[in-house]
Amino acid sequence: HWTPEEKQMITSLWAKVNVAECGGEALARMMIVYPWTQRFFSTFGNLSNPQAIQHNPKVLEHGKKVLTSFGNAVKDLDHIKETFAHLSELHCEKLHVDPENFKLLGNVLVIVLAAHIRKDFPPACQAAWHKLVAAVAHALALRYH
Ligand code: ZNH
Repeated sequence: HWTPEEKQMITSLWAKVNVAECGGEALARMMIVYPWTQRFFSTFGNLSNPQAIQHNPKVLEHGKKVLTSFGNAVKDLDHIKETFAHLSELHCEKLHVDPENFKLLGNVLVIVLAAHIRKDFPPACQAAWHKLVAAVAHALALRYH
């Protein structure tokens, strides 16, 4: 369900992304803007204020891990469901993460990318990325249905 233009815009933007930086920032921002998401990360130490969250090494490390994993969607845009089948099972059956949170993180991610990449992220490319984060959130939620 991708046009060739969408695929091209998604992959060319991905090539400009600093995965460690944007991944850490996106996860931290999610926890700050939607504080109830912090409850899944009770083992990550000090999350008591935005400053602590943004500098928490476990948050940053995990954000990098999540965005690296997200990158697997970019590498194989036609098989996103298959790519995340195992992670959907993990988040549903073991981690018990409410799937609504995947949408929250996806939206925060697009904002973080826009803030970092600025002029190389025109509206058509943002639209393609919104479609991508929605597709990933859907794939991660499949096991819940
Ligand atoms: Zn998640 C984990 C991915 C979202 C929560 N994750 C994880 C991992 C990965 C991921 C890869 C690792 C696994 C293993 O180890 O095996 N995620 C992901 C993605 C996404 C996500 C791709 C989207 C995009 N998550 C999410 C959210 C949340 C979460 C939204 C909440 C809110 N995760 C989680 C947790 C965990 C994970 C809690 C576990 C951690 C630890 O380590 O403890």
